[in-house]
Amino acid sequence: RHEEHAVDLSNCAQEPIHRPGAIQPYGAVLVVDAESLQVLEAAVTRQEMREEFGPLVGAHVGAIFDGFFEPRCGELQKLKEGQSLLIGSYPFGRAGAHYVLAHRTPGLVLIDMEERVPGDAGTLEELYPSIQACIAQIEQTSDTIEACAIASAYVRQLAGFDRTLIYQFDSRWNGAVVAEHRNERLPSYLGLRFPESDIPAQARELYRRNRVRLIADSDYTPVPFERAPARRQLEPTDLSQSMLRSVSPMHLQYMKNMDTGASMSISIISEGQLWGLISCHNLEPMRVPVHVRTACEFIGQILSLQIALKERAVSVEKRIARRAVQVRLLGHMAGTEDFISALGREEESLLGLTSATGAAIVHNGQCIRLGACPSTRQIEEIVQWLGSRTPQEEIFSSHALGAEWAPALAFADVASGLLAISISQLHDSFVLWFRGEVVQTVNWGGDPRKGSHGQSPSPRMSFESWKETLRHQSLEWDELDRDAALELRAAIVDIVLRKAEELAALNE
Ligand code: BLA
Repeated sequence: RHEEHAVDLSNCAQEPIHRPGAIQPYGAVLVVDAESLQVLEAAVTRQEMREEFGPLVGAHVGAIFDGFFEPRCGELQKLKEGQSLLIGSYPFGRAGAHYVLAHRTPGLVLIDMEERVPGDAGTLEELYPSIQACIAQIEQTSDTIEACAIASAYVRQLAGFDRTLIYQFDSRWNGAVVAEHRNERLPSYLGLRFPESDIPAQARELYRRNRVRLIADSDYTPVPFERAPARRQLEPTDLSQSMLRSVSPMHLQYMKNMDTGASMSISIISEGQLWGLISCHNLEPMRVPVHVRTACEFIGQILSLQIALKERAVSVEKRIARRAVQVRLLGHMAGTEDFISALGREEESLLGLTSATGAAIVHNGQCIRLGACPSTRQIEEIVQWLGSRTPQEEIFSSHALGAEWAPALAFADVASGLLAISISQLHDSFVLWFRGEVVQTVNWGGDPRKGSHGQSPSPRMSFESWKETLRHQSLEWDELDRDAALELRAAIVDIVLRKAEELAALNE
């Protein structure tokens, strides 16, 4: 038995995928010093390129390839960090025509030279009617999932993949396929859920910054960089911006296990966060011409905007409704001496504030229960447990209380979810909200508990659907729920303080 590698699902996210030290074999990448414009590194797929044009590393970029870059050197030098420059197409002799694009990164200019694909002579303009039709349809729907379905259909039609699907992340970065368009060559993944580790954190961060990637052939041999002597001790260069960046071997294995020869994915960003991906698969390897990628990226951006708009509208609506409830609650509380009892008379408002199914107020040895709640004794136990937690926090929330504190399993039916605010440091005083259990069946695309054949860290072998029944969980509390609870807490603390001050003033 050979020794086990130290790689596992938890350090998968440590692989520096933006610095692979190699490229995918459909072109060349030059790493150029941003000031001197000297070529520091070169990865070249086609040897004919070197043979015909001579050495690249060490030369001034204006001097290589028969002076192709010479007229653009001024522009290359003026590029600002993050900017890109389209240089155009060049017939590299026997190596064939390449499409050339430069990106400015800290201290460097990366030059992507991508072999041209048959059919890539088209223009974005030709694709415009399709893009236009797609936008018009997306605009007409107010339903996010329908917008996703429309976008996946157009991207598939534009780029010609066997399957395109929309993959949406949840709050823990697991994800589910919410829309799909395909032919019969690849199976359907619609409705399946995949675990967080399938797209690890560093990949998600890269995809947030860089919206498109193409893996033209899952079975390729990477082409390494030749480096100038001064750079040989440095870590590999950051290729985040390069379309030719070589891909994680882990993910290439995943693609093979998934029976896909090529994949492209486009980021869906909402409010600066990675919301999901348009993920495209082809049974066989395939290239996607630049103008087609651009069109797909554009559709991705339109979809992103539409999703962001919809999510914001929903959250604004919810905030306004919550605000009205809050005003009502505070009105009742402020008008009375015994504001705790006042709160206890406002069942509908108090539950509505956080969309809870039950609530309890524990204060000065009193316990007021509203809606569906655990028993008074069980609530006392909850409060004791909350009071014993360190550090003491103003707010606690869990949608699977039983997993954190086993005694809670006894009343999971009414309180799998708990949201609590402490309203006094001195005694164990809390407002608690409960949510009942919601049993869910999750259709995983393969068993999430194992990578593949047992403990190994490699991507799973099987994408057979695997059902899991989630017990003892409620719907999740979101940011709006927590904000509403914290605002109520601030108001209560404020009232308590004011009353204490009034009392002090009377005593003077
Ligand atoms: C990357 N994983 C990805 C990507 C996708 C997925 C879409 C982006 C690259 C691409 O477009 O192909 C996963 N693809 C999916 C999922 C669906 C899909 C879930 O279509 C659902 C339908 N992956 C693993 C394990 C590891 C791993 C165990 O399963 C690590 C131990 C890693 N996945 C991994 C890495 C990348 C990745 C490192 C980044 C690849 C790169 O950009 O270099």
